[in-house]
Amino acid sequence: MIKGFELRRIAMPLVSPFRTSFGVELDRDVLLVRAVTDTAEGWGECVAMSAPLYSSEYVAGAAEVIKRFLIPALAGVPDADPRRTEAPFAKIKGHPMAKAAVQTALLDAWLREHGLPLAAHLGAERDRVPAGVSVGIMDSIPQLLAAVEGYLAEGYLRIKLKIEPGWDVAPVRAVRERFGDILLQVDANTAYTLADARHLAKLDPFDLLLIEQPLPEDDVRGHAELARQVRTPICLDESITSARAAADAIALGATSVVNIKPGRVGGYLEARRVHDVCAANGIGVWVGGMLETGIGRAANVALAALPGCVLPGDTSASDRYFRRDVTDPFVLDGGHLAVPTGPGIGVTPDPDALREVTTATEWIHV
Ligand code: SMG
Ligand code: MG
Repeated sequence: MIKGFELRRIAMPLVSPFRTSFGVELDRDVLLVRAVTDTAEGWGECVAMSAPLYSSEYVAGAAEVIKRFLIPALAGVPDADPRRTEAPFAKIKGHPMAKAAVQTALLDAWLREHGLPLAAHLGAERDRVPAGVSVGIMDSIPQLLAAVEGYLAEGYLRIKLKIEPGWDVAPVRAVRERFGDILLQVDANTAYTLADARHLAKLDPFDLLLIEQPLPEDDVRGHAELARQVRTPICLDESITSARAAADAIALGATSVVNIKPGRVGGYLEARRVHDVCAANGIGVWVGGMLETGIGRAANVALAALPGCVLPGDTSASDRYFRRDVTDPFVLDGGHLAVPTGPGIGVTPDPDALREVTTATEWIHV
């Protein structure tokens, strides 16, 4: 029986500002969800940012949707089996990040009750995953080169550069020339239009693994056209809102590799289906990131251990983001992160660390 949920807001300063084409994050305002059943507890992290700039969701809105619509929709649901959330949540349109946070908290509780690790439950085959790092837009190329040099020295196996018009070919060229044959990719977060195709083709000589989401979220056909005009493989992030959207984008030739984010598709059950639909079509996937704390990271690292994840993810170590994580920190070991082995997501927040960063808590009965 599900008793209720605690919604907890925490303020987590980032160790360095993270600038993208849509804004700059200085600290994370994170919503954590703790599910309480009569036999277990579980945690989920909402990946919505403070403002609706990556997608339409934002953290205060997600908290409101969870309180007013998602938790009430669970009345009468007999246990924490996360599959039971899918039908009631499907009636509520949109809000995948809010849904994912609640479903993951239940999934964690349910797996803990059964003594099952999330990685095993999802069908993971690896006990460690290669780590990439996403590097924000900087004020200057020397500053970018210093940041990339630091990450490579720490052992990161793949570098992703955030790009936007005015910060694309030059930084890519500089990183390629300075660091040679590293695994390198870029992410535009929808900052271009199809009219920029010829400009984006200037990235072709740099042998990038992929260019992530160059065009708007709803311009799937534009991505298919762009794919015909550039050699760099196109990877969709924002556009892939479900397994069905993934199947459509693949059928149109709009994506040749896919970034999976459970928050963007409504949870780990749907994320697993995105993985499966891509695998069935011979499309590789990798796990993205939303600057998560150790709670969200633990579950992402489990997902990244699935066999269809063919590239290093944006699953970086805790110290890339925070001075002190709320869980035991994820640390880089030879460029890899260990997949948690305990039941559920395999980590729990440290009560002291949590208390220090908590700005509000609220208990909601089902
Ligand atoms: O978690 O290391 C991370 C961030 C990875 O670049 C990253 N995420 O579009 O893929 C993306 C962005 C979205 C979040 S930007 C605040
Ligand atoms: Mg992205």
